[in-house]
Amino acid sequence: MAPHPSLTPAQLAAFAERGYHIHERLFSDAEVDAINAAADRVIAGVHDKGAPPDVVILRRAPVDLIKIDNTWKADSTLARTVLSPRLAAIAAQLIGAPSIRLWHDQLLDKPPFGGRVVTYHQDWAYWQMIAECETVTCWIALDDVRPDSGPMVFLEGTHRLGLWPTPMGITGDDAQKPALPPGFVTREVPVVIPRGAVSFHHGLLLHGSDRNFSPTRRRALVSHVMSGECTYRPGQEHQNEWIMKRYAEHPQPGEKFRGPQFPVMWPPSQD
Ligand SMILES: O=C(O)CCC(=O)C(=O)O
Repeated sequence: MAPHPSLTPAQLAAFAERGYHIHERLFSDAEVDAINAAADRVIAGVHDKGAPPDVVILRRAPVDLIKIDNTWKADSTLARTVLSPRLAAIAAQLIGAPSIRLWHDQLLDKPPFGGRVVTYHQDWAYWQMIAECETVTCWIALDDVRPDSGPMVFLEGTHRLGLWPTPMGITGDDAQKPALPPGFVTREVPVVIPRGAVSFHHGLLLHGSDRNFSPTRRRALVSHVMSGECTYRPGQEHQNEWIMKRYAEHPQPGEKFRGPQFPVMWPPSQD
């Protein structure tokens, strides 16, 4: 079994300071080819696990939005990828978590010369059903990301500013950049990475993305993960709340997340 990636103290300190960590080439070309083929099958409605994903948004021009949530339920290649101990090992180190569970996954596809603006936002602002902000988004590039293909852009260090209101209409035409406190020093960091590389960001880091102005697709498979210590807090609507209740095993308010909706990724059973 390949050793799980281990981060240096300098990488952990940089994550604490900046709110993100970019890890080069966690998935090989052959793996990315297989993931892309699986993603195209799921987009076409083919499910090798015999069940559909939880939420499917497939809008063609002029809206151009492909967003499929919880592909792991539908496809074994995508499940292996989003539940990979490679991702979980890194996420656990970044947030100092003893264990990691999947919150949900997302397949995102920005078509050539298309896609929508994703307004600057914080992931955890939409996930208030998780009481503790111990979440990491693991964003796997499935195409070489170019400066003009609508990369995610991080506002470095903004995870240290606490929780912001959620923007209206997160995918639209208006970038809605937040007004940061005077004197707060940040920089815009475009996530321009090769396919197979993975970007990890903190649940409070402000980030967004532009349309794809390039002739190539900009696909990503995203594994949103949380510490196994996180607990369920009702109050803000989230699809995971009603979906988890389809299963006999799910958390009660105040309990740690458990049950089939939130698979354990770390410690690993096997790679
Ligand atoms: O891929 C994008 O453009 C945005 C993704 C995002 O906001 C996220 O994964 O948290």
